[in-house]
Amino acid sequence: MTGAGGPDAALLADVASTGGRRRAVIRALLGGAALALVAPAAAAEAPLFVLVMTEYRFTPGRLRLPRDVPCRLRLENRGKELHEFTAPEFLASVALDAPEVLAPGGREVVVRPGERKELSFIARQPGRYPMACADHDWAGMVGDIIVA
Ligand SMILES: [Cu+2]
Repeated sequence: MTGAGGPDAALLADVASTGGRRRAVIRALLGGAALALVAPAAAAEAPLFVLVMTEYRFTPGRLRLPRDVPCRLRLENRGKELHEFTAPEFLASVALDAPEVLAPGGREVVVRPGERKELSFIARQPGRYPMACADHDWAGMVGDIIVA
């Protein structure tokens, strides 16, 4: 038996003196509280990568991302035209937090002039993935993503 009297000890005593149903409810509440505390901190600490879109290029042209680490990728359109982050192989390979940011079909993200959109994901598959703007690949608006 370790030190008695702390909040944990009091809680355990309370839980032990109650019926099974109430115990389950308390456990569920504690689990929810722990998740609520952990989730925002984890999101805030996820490294942020920025991909700038202009006429007609991505900066950087080669995006290096760590594997198995929660990442945020901000797509910033600083140009005057609409641009797309078209990377179907990459997008299919990652676990996306909020897939609704993707355009219908899941192959790309559409970013209007002056707009930013953020992807939150974990990349699990190392490799090299092509990225392009589907509207301007002919003008050289292409690059790649390295997951390592
Ligand atoms: Cu474009």
